[in-house]
Amino acid sequence: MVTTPDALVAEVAQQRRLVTPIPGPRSQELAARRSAAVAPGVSSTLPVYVERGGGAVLVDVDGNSFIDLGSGIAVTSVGHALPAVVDAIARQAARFTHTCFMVGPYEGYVEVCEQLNTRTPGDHAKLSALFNSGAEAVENAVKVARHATGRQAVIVFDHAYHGRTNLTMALTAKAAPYKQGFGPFAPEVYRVPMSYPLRDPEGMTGAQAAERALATADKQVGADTIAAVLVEPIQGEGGFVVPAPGFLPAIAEWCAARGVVFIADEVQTGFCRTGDWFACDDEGVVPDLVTTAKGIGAGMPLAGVTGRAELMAHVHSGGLGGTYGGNPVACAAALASIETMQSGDLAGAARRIGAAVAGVLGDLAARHPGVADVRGRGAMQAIELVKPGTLEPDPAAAAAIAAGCHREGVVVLTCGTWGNVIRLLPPLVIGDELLGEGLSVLAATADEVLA
Ligand code: PLZ
Repeated sequence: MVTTPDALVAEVAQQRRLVTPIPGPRSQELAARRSAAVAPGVSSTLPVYVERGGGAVLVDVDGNSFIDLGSGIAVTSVGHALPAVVDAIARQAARFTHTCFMVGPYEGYVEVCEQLNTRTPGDHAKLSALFNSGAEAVENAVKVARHATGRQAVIVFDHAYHGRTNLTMALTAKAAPYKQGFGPFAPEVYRVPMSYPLRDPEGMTGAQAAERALATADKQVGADTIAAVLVEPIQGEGGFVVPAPGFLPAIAEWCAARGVVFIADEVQTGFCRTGDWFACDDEGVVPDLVTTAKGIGAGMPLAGVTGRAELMAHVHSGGLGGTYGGNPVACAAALASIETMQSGDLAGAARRIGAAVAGVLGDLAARHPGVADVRGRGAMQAIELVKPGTLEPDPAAAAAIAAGCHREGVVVLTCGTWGNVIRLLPPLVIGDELLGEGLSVLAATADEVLA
C-alpha cells in the first residue's frame, strides 16, 4: 500500500510563522544530543532541526515555519515534498529500491540518461552515466576525459568548488574549510585565474579574461598535455561569480582547437536554476562533458556525467560504475522532477524569481556602499559585501545578515572565497508573496547590519 502524501503536504502552509524563539527548546535538545553523537567536522547552517517541508517552507521540530531561500543548496528546485515526486518515490520504493544497475539494469536509469542526453546543451550524439553525488560526477568526468585523450593535466579556476573527495578537493580552490589538513592531494591539477568582473581590472572583457587564463595554461602546463578544462559556468560555493560575457565561449573554442575536453560543472547551475535548462545555454556554449546533480532529483542522491558519445564510449566496459549510482528510487524522483520542470516551465519561473530578487538586491546596493555587487542569473542571485569604499571582503556582515534572517524565519546561505557573499537559491515553485516576504526580511536585516 502506498499512502498518498497529499494530506501531509497540504498541512505545510506556505507562510512564515515563528512560535518560539530561534532555536526553540526541542531544537536545543537535539543540538545537545548532536554534539554527543555527530562528528563536529560536519557543520550546519541553521540553528534549528527540520521536521518537515512543503513547497518553499521548512517546519522545525518546535513548529516554526521558515521561508526556504536556499533549497538545501540548490537541490529542491521543485519544492519540498512535491506530491508528484513523493508519489514517484513511494511507487518505486514499493516495487524495488535497489538491484545495482551493474547487476540488474532497469528502465528508470535508461530514461534519466535519455533525458540528460536530450536536455543538456548541444544536439550532437550523447551518452550518460549516473552516480550519487556532484563530487562523484566530477571525478568520473575527469576519468572519461583522461581516458579519451590519453592526457593527464586538468585546468581549474580560482574560486572553483567541485567537491570534497580526494580528487575534487584538489580541483576545489578554497583551502579552509575544504582542504586544510587533508592532503596530499591528487596531482596534475593546475589553477588559473577566473573571470571575476568585480575584482578584475576595469573593462576586462570575457575574451581577455579567457586569454589570461589560457595563456597561463599554455605556458605553465602545455596544451598537448591537458586532458580537460573544468569550469562552473557560474561559480557556486566560490561566490556566485558570473564570468564576463565571452569568457566561456572563448574557453570552449580554445579547447576544441587543441583536443582538450571542455567540462562544464553544472552541479549547482543545472536544471532550470538559472532560467535555462543549463547555465551554458545562456551563451550557446556546448561543453564536451557536463556534470549534473543537485536539482535533478529533488534531494534524492543522483548525479550524472553526460557528453559526446565518442568520449563517453571511449571507456571500456566496467570502467565506470558504483554500487548505488543511478539508484532506482532516485531515478524515479528525477523523472518526476524533470517532468515538473518541463510542464510547469520552471525555467521561466526562475527568470521571474531572478527579476524580483535582483530588484530587491539592487535597491539594497543603492542604499549601502557595503554591497559591492549584485550578481547571478535566474533564481541564483547574490550580493557581495565589502568594507565600504574598498573591495576588502566583509564576511562578518554576511554572517550577521544570514544569522539575522535565520532568527526571523528566512533561510539564506552564505558563500564566497572570503565568506562575504549572501546567496539566494529559492525553490522555483515559490509563490510571489512568500518570496516577497522573504526578501523584505532579508532587506530589513541587511539595513540593520549595514546601517
Ligand atoms: N560541483 C559546482 O556546487 C556542491 C557543497 C556543500 P556534492 N556544492 C555544495 C559542501 O560544503 O559540501 C558542488 C557544486 C559544484 C560539485 C559539487 C559537489 O557536489 O553532491 O556535494 O558532492
